[in-house]
Amino acid sequence: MTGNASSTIGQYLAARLTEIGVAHYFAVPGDYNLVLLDEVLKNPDLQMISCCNELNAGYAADGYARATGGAAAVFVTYSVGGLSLLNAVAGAYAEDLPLIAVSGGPNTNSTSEYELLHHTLGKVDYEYQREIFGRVTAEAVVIQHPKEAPYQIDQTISAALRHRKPVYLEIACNIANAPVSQPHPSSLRSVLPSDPKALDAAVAHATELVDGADKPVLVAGVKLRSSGAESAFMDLADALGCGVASMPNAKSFFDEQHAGYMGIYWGPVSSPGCSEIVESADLAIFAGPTFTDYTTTGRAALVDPARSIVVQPDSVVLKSQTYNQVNIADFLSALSRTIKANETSLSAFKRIREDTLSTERGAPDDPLTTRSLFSRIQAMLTGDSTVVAETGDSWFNGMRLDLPSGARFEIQMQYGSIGWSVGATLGYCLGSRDRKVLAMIGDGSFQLTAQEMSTMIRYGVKPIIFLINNGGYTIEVEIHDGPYNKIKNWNYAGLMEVFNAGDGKGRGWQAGTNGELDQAITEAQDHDGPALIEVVIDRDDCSKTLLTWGAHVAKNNGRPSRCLP
Ligand code: DPX
Ligand code: MG
Repeated sequence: MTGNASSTIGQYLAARLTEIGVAHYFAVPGDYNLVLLDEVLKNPDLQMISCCNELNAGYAADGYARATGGAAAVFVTYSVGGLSLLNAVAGAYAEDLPLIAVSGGPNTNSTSEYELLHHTLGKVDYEYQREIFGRVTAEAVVIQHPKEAPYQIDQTISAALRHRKPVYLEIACNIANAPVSQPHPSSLRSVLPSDPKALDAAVAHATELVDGADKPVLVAGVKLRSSGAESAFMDLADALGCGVASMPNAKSFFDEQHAGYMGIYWGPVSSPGCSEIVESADLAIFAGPTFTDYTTTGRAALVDPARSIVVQPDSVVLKSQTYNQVNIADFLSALSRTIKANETSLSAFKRIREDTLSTERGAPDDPLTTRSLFSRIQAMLTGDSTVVAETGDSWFNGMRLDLPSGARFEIQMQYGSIGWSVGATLGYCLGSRDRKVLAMIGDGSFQLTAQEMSTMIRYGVKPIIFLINNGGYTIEVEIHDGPYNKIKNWNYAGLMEVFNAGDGKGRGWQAGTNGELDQAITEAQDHDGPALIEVVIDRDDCSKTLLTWGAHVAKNNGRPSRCLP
């Protein structure tokens, strides 16, 4: 019995997706999800974006969630599709993005009829995909009966939004068009509320510590964005008036043009003057940080718990005292109303500050260097720019960009899966059509996911991609070199014609000198379609930050096993 059925499972899911702000979904078809896609296609408010493969579709959904600040959806077929998607979902988990992964599933009778199915492991066991996704999602469910579907769909979508993590929904292929009730009005969104007593106690204790400190500093962490606390952090920065740093994976989450901004804090490779101020502060308030080997430069950053307040999405640790069920935005807002201003750390920073910007543009006929390239990227930035920085030397050069107010910076620093940025750029452009997207992608990374350029051409998005051709995996060269760090050269600029195939509007340029790059940038900015500028850089040209960081990370990776005699 389904009562006054007027929807189907697929339509119900589609309606819920539009209600939470999803307007595009990324898909690769297969016989386990075809009927489901037919149902979803009936929703006029959702546009299907057909991708070349599931991994890229997942990366695109990741970029889409970053652009909209909301959820994203990807639809794949069972196992061959699902397991190809897995790496992107794991990345979204690491990066706190609510990605709704929807897979078609085996017919509801297959298990009881002991039916051996194609695309599977060759045994009658159809639980494995959900079990595998269980490790990289907040919730992983299989829908096998229409009666349960509305509840399961609502429950799973809410979990994604509440935890800011991916979820997995598998829909058996023979029930995707089965009738179900219509979606009832629901807000679906539910943030974890603060416990009022815990919040009051934490704020009172923190106020005492902040007011008692001589030179407090603030440090923005990556979880500020996923927990919707960026503006509460800004309020605290305004109220306290102290020096403010951002961690590398939180670049752009605090306005870099703010009077208190000092730069990026990641230990020995911090912006000039920044680590000196953070590490000499008698109280550092870290808001939503993740202290990994990368963000702390091989654990070389000096973060002393005895001199720190660490605020996480739903807990606060004040030196050695923990408060749970304290929402980060509630805590930061309340604190901004109770503390007194203290500009000491900012004044100290102003005394030791050096100019960080490289404006080294080079002569027109000089070969390109990373410095001359990034001084040009710097000049292109405006308040509506988003910079997408792929794993590689682009991270380190990107950190040095001075972002105008409003500019955003996207990096996958927790997961660091190369190739991410090609799909993520596609998804970001679709999620935020009015922003100017500049992507910086290394040659090695690009080779993993290059074919998604064709999807950018197909749907008419217009990023400018700087493809940095330095002949290999330079970041790995600096960590530990060997023959495996050289890659086969490609004609990257020429690929655009291949993907255009006569009817596309992609365009590629190759630049080896400063003059050629200037010309390419001018033309790319006027171009009505995706632009890819291949910049040819020497294999050994890399940022100083990467050299220092690489040495620290290599040392940390190579510390001897404690189990060996
Ligand atoms: C690897 C990395 O060319 O950038 O600036 O030359 O380093 P740079 P490229 O894109 O090369 C990237 C390369 C091979 N990391 O240096 S960072 C290991 C790795 C990874 N993700 C995946 N496979 C391997 N991070 C999916
Ligand atoms: Mg490279």
